Amino acid sequence: MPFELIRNDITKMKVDAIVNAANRSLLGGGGVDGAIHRAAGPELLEECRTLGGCETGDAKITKGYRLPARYVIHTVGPVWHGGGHGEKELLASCYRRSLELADKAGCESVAFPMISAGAYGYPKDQALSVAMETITGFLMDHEMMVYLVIFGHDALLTGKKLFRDIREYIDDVYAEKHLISRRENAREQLWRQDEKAALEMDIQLGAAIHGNPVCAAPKQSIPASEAPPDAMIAPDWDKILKQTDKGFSETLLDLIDERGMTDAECYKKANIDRKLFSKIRSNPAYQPSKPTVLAFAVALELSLAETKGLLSKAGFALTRSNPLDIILEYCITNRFYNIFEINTVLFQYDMPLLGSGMG
Ligand code: AR6
Repeated sequence: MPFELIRNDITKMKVDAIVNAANRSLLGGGGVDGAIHRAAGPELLEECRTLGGCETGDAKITKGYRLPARYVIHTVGPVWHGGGHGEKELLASCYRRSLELADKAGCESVAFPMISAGAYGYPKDQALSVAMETITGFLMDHEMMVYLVIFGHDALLTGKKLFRDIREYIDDVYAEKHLISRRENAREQLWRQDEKAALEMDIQLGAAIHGNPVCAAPKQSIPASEAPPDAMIAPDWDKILKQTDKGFSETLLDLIDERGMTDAECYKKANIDRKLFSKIRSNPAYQPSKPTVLAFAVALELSLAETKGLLSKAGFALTRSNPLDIILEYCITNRFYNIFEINTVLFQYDMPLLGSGMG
């Protein structure tokens, strides 16, 4: 089952269990711990007193009392001491132990805060990577809906290379679009006055687009020679995508077979809910949303041309008019197919995320 990033207050989450970033005493504190105890009421503290504390990296479970969640899983994250003191392993253990307890209690949905990323000082982008890796690893062989709840407007990714590269790419695309539309407007005006001047304007602005380092053609983080060109499509794939009588559902199933993947491998890699996948599978006329098609394109590691082909089967196109499309274009062109990392970038841009149960 899928993994989702969500902006919310964790005490408001209607899930089977929420996770608390506690301290070793389990007797309450500030941050998310304080918020959970306030919302759950004093009975939570009473039960916590019976637990005898908790070791760093471990977790304990209680009832949720006045919270919408049935259970609270209390885990103790590591304090950040620079990263050389086993912090990563301990943090991963917090997520793993909490998920094991949730699974044992029969939970189908769990929400985590970013453990250790507040008072305990773990750098947010690194805390996010550990959370994502551990949760998605667990979901490979467990059916559960897991949310990572981001509080307020925490900037998650500013230090990450992928985010910086994509931001630069988006800036380039918009800068180029802006220059082109400026050229078109200016040219239109001049055209009416003087044809020759209009031609000169074209030449000057053309040089600006391609010569000015700020507005140069979009960069790719790997050399173009290493990125397989769209022309290198295996003949079978080309044929499949060109069969106009097949709809999205049939085309998708053909592509999964072509790739030699099982259905489960594909929908898990696409971060797609199993129930949604069966709906798509059993209905040849299924109309998916654009993020769902893109999730499958990423899971199947399609090229840009193939992605456009699959999108067209559902009546969509890849444009350069919004960050969702530009981010996907960047990732696919650079053969970057980790859907969870792509989603963190989309999340940062307030774009719809790929996959999950959204149809
Ligand atoms: N919902 C979701 N996330 C939240 C909420 C909320 N209501 N409130 C804060 N966060 P922290 P830690 C985020 O400091 O770093 C306590 O005193 C917050 O933005 O709560 O593990 C304990 O008793 C941050 O990203 O936990 C311990 O002594 C994340 O939750 C100590 O703090 C974790 O921040 C634990 O420190």
